[in-house]
Amino acid sequence: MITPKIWKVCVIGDKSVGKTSLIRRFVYDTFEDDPEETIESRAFRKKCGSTTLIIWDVSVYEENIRSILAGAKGIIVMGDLTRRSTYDTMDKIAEFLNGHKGKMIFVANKSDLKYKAEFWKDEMRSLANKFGAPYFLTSAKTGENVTEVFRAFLEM
Ligand SMILES: Nc1nc2c(ncn2[C@@H]2O[C@H](COP(=O)(O)OP(=O)(O)O)[C@@H](O)[C@H]2O)c(=O)[nH]1
Ligand SMILES: [Mg+2]
Repeated sequence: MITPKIWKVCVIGDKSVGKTSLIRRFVYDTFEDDPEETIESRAFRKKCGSTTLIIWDVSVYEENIRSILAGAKGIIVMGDLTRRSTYDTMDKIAEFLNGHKGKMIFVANKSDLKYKAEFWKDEMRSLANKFGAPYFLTSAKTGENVTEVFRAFLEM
């Protein structure tokens, strides 16, 4: 018998990197150019085979990050390829998460804006190597690599 599992995944990163967009693309297969800002953290649910993912869209205004990350099986640490500062934030978040039991995956979003990119695969590879975690370049807009992120997590 297959036992149904419920896994918590948290998505964190700087404002406007595309956290909500990535989750919406994965859960509903939609994209908005001008979405509402995420003021309060909220959870989305998606069934993947026998596993149900509870995906937390963590607000940048979250006061108690540690409590919201508690019990997470996975943490998606996101940056925006068009803003170098969001790369530095991913590094800081990963340092902060050191010791968390959940699996970490780095995601650099907005790969459809390659002509505007301020970092790319080489930088992501070195970040991923530093923390021993996988990385993906995604586009919530085109859907590129979005399911792959969550699939990699389910297979970890
Ligand atoms: N071109 C492009 N824009 C994106 C992508 N993902 C998100 N955006 C845009 O970036 C802005 C911020 O997205 P949002 O999901 O609200 O970011 P959040 O603050 O991290 O939740 C919005 O205008 C989105 O339409 C992407 O993959 N490509
Ligand atoms: Mg948001």
